[in-house]
Amino acid sequence: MSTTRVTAVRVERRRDGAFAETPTPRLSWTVASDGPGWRQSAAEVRLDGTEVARLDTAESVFVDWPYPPLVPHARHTLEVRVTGDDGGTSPWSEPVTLRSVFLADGEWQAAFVALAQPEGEACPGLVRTEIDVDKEVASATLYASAQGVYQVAINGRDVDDAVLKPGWTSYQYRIEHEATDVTGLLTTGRNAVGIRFAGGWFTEEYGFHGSARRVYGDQPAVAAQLHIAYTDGTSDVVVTGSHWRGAAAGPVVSSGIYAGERIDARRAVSGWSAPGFDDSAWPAVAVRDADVVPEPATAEPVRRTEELVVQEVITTPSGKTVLDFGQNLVGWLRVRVAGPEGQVITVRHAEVLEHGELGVRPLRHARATDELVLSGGEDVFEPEFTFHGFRYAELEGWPGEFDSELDAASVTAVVVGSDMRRSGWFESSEPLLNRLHENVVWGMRGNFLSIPTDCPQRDERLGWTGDIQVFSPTASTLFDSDAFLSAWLKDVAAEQAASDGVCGFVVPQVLPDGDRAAAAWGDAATVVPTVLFERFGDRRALAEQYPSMRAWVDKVVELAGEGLLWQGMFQFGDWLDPDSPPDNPGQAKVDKEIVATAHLVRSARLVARAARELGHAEDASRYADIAERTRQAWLHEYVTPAGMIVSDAQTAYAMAIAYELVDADARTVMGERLAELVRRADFHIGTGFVGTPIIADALTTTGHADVAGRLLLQTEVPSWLYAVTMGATTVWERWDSMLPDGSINPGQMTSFNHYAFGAVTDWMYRRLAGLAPDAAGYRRLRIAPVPIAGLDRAWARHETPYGMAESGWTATDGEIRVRAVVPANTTATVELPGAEPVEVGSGAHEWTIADPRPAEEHTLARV
Ligand code: RAM
Repeated sequence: MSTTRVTAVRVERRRDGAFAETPTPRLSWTVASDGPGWRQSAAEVRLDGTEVARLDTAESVFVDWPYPPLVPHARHTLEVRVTGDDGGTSPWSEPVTLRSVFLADGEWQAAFVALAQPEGEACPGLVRTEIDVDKEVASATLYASAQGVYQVAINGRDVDDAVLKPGWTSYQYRIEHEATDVTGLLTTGRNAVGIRFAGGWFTEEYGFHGSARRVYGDQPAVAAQLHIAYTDGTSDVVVTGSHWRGAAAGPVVSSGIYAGERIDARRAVSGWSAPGFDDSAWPAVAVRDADVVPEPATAEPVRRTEELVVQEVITTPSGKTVLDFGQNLVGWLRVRVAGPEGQVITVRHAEVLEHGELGVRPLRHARATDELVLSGGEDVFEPEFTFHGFRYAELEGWPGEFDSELDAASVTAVVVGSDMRRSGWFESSEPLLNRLHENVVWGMRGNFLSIPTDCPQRDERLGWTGDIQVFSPTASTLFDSDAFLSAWLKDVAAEQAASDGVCGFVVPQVLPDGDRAAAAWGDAATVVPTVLFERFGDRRALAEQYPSMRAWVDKVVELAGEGLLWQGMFQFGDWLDPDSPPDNPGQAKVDKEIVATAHLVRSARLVARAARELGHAEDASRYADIAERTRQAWLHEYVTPAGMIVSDAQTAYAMAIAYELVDADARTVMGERLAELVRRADFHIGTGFVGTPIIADALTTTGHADVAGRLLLQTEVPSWLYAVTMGATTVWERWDSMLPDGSINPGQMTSFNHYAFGAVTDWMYRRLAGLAPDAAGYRRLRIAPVPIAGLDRAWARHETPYGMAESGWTATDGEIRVRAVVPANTTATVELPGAEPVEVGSGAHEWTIADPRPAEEHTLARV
């Protein structure tokens, strides 16, 4: 007798609560069953303990809403039970409480309000009002947003644990509101609602080389709408408006994303968000016209996700006190300190030390400095509206001598980031490789902060499209990033609509010349939605982004003109090829135009595939035709009849193979050539942003896994593991952000936390450990591990939308043992070296095969 249970019920994409952002949210559930090969034949959903909907479906991920559309402010309980092919039915799942978080059309009434008397530009402040609650509250929901960053407190208590709300969107077109259950914060009688805020991304100055300028506005503003439902069936709505009062008050004196924050504890305003506070000296707020109506946030908010203690207190050669947290992270310090009133502690942040001192040159114009002004009593400081990318923090002005035990214990690094659920784990017999994986995870945690950024530390931190284009498969493996990335894609679409289809360099678009088309960057518009469909089975993301995907390809076709060769225009190309000079990162071995047209083929194919999936038959053949004609043009222009590419570079062959630009024969020839180029480079990496994510795949699929393995395990510069041997705890922007002698790369663009080169991680899961999706959302898995020399073991675990999956291998005495776990309601195609493919159902499986690696290679020492 098998036991089957529904282990999780999910509403739409988020996993940190059951939020209905639309009237018809999709439902998903996972099933655990000890019955091997378990498949669902039907499911039932129960609403509020009574209304049962019978679903005649084998699908358990993103199932259509089976009830009439939800209304705003609704709360329901949901339970699910499933029936298997074997006829057995599970018990009902644990109930989840679903809340509608959207408002009806026209229901948003709150005005954006700003300080009437700001002190200087981008002025932080406080606004407040009081309300009377004289009936019993059944439920209360706060809808709030900001042109800036904010937190709401009701009766002195913060409404939630999110930070940097509402995050960064393309504010001109789209801004998000929260929808927080605040039932427990209201009391009968007088209540106060207070909002503290700063400018954040809204007032930040964007741009390089000292030419940064404001894009959105000079002053922040906030908006809030509180819905209170009473037990007698009546309700009240409280909104921000001209009757609120506000002041440039509170401890935050100034704040900027790049600059950091000045916090003066003497300015703390006691009781300002509690009832009874005398705000008569505060002027009425200024009401701001805002033409964008906030929409519900659909991704996990930014939260504090971890705290780290000081690892070492360093006195630098120049006598400064520097704290080392042992990990490059994104967040800020929490400091508990007592000292003379008015004393200022200055905290400077950096990712690395150079010559023993804080290495701040890579921060460029970002001050990344917090100033803490002491009250005279005991203070606890924690910046709220900024963030820093750092491992080291330098303290100046500490009252008295800094005690490396006592004082260090009162300083904590607080890690912040978008609070997605972890979904990928990898381990091997090689500690350096494991650390590389860890570094990729940390890099993602820091750079998935409201939007996917290039880096978290310097005067940049922008949504560079090329970076996420290459990293999105890895991102979707490591964390459940469906909600996060699909939210960002809405901005991609909004920006495109405003710039004639161009998906620009960065989204949100804030750079003076950023709304131009560049290959591999703008292709984020086609690649990221494809990844969300492949990895999460998110067909809605594909459907919603389809116009954006098409617009991008249409635009590039127009730029390429008649001949379908994209030439003569600006391109980044294979950015940061290790052979490019420090001051010219675009000067790669592969010609930029070869990269450009190859990407047109790839994106046109992705549009054709999406069209087919979505049932747009005419588009499907139209874009397939564009792809084929472009491919022919590319071959004709750049490939010799014998199969040499005119740029004889690793990235060129990797693209030809991975993007399927050539037929089977040419592919074999190019695989040979690629392997030869890697051998000639003595197994050092020779690729930049474009080639790095695909080179290991290109080698593996053409029968050169051994070469991919040597590339992966290389430790000399340039290589993936070089940075690890240099003590890196995140992935670097450049292969040699730090030079072997410990000095920082002289290029003015040198970050120690850039995820792009970490994109090889996806290959480590899919090929090295052998855990890959074979149908959308991992409905079918492909278990096809590729043992490489130099490792005895590689193992991956991934929480797919259907549940936890596993694949890995261990080598002993000439044999390889492969173990895989296939989630319930999925199947797997298993392809093991030297064996015919087989299909298996859910459950744990094990196979033993002869070690396919040539004997002398098994023990190959690290190269
Ligand atoms: C740098 C960014 C980013 C890259 C662009 C082209 O400024 O950090 O990684 O996409 O250049």
